[in-house]
Amino acid sequence: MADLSKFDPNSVGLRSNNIFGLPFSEDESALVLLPVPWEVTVSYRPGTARGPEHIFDASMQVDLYDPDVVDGWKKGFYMLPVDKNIRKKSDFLRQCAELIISYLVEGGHVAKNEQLSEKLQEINCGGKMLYNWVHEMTASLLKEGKKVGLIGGDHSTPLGFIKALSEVHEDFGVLQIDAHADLRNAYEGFTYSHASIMYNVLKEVPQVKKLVQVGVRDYCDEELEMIQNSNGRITTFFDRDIKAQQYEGSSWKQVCEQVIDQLPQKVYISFDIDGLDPKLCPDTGTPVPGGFEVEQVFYLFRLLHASGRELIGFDLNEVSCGEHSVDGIDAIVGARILYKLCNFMVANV
Ligand SMILES: [Mn+2]
Repeated sequence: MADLSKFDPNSVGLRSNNIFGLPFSEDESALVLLPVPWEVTVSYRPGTARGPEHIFDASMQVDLYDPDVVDGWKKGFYMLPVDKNIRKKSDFLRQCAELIISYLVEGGHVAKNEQLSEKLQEINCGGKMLYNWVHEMTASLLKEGKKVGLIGGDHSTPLGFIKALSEVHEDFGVLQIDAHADLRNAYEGFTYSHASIMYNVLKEVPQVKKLVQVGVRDYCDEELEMIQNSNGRITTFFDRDIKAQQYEGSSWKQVCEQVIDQLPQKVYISFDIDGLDPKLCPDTGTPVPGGFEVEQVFYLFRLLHASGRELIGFDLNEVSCGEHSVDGIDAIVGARILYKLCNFMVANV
């Protein structure tokens, strides 16, 4: 246990400490956060590979008192250092992906272009490498008995983590907060695309018995068919339907209860920040009008916790500060979501 006698939770967050200004070492922490600075396949606007650092900086301003989980932080939260090699690899492969994406946008066929086909292969190998790396890192933390959270990067990053959890938990559900369904099969040819994360999770991780999506408002025919043909494995609460329910008099509590009813006992949360109203994440890669307020999602988490469900892991992804702002609202919002998720993760430790 860490010596907290010299730590003042009412004072300014010290950057020389770790995330949220907390004074814990990795060993002393119940919860370890793995930053994954990876954004190879983002389709629209880059920046999310720097998300973990921006969130870390913004986390110094988060006050530690949380009425949902009082003194949760005393269990210890620690963010691992950002792996510079992973980020370098992401930056390099991102350039290759950009060439492919602009070629596709112009109507090109990658299969007919030898050079781009090679690049595509390289990107897919890189995606596989990242999958294995995340798997290894998180599996070894779980083995040490740590609670684990992952900070993206783009939404492709948690696949290896969800796989690692499936080696410890044989039956669990994924609660996905997202503007997108992310159910495309190898979007733009990229096997490990951010837009394919839940397709890959369902394919690679049979232990995920249920996927519950909340806030989806941008999706294609292929994804809708996958939901409809999933034999109940996927339940999607589309933003449009949620809003219609509310316009017609349902309360947010009622909506949350419907969501939670669909989830099994063990739950993993995959939080794409673009599930929120884009005013709260204007620099995220693929913002979409609609979505939620932060407090709405926190209320959902609160009811989830009160229902007795066990939170077994989480990721927060697609937080970006874009090119023009280092102190953007995205990171400020991201740091607060992260803190809430950390607290609920250790609520029963
Ligand atoms: Mn997503």
